[in-house]
Amino acid sequence: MRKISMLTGLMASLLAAPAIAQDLEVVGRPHQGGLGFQPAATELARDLQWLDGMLLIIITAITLLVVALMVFAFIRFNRRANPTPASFTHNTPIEVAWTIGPIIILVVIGAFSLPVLFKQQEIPEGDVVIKVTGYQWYWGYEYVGEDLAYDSYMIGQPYTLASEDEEAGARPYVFNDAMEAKLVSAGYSKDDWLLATDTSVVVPVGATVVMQVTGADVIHSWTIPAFGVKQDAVPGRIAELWFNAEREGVYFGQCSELCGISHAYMPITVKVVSQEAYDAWLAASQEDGGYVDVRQFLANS
Ligand SMILES: [Cu+2]
Repeated sequence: MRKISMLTGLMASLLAAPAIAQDLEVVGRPHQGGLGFQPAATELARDLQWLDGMLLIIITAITLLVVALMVFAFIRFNRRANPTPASFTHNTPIEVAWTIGPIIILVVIGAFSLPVLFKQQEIPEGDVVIKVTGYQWYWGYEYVGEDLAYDSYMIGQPYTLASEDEEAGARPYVFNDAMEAKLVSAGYSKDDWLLATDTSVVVPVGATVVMQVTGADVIHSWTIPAFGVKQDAVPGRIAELWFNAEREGVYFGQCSELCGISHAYMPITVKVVSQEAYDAWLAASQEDGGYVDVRQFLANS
């Protein structure tokens, strides 16, 4: 009797798996024809987007002023309206004004942008520290201080295609029905093609995460636009970035430094989950000696 109830429990959890997969919403993803930023999921990204908006206002005001002055000059000083032009070459008050004006504008911009820059660059103590290494053409992740390391390939890279996939018609780097089925079985949709990876970075929501970024062969660059972070991965050096994601979900990024023929095929997936789901996932992955799909732990969190 117990065995049967265990079996039905197992069946129920297996059947529930697709629903669980949908629980983690894709938040950070580029959209076809999109012009704006991805939704900001960290304080850093909010700061950057606010700064961008402020600069846009200043730039628009300057552009309108210059256009207005030009139009005024065209109308007021053309040959017909002003047949005998003035011949003076200096006007001290105007020269002082157009030197001091830009200085003030630049100081104002600097006063707002430098604190944002410093906040990014002053790396806090991490609750979770992950070393990320860029390879031609995938990412390797090591959870520092934990017994866990794994690689992350784009779904569709030759490495991710098993012989069953090839029998079903999947071909490396080709999007077709078999590839779509593979994406869906991994919990993604066809919109996530060229973004979804076989394993992903898993971090707890509301935790300070420090990424130690380096490269193994050539320079790559690790980024998640919705977090407002990007860091070159330079061989022989370790650089750091940090973020504190405020919203659970799936976030995508792409290698952002041209690194060779398959540069376009080394995306980044970060899954932000609850602390309980993260703890359960970390323990299970360590026990298993490698990455365990995080979706099954979201049911219990
Ligand atoms: Cu690259």
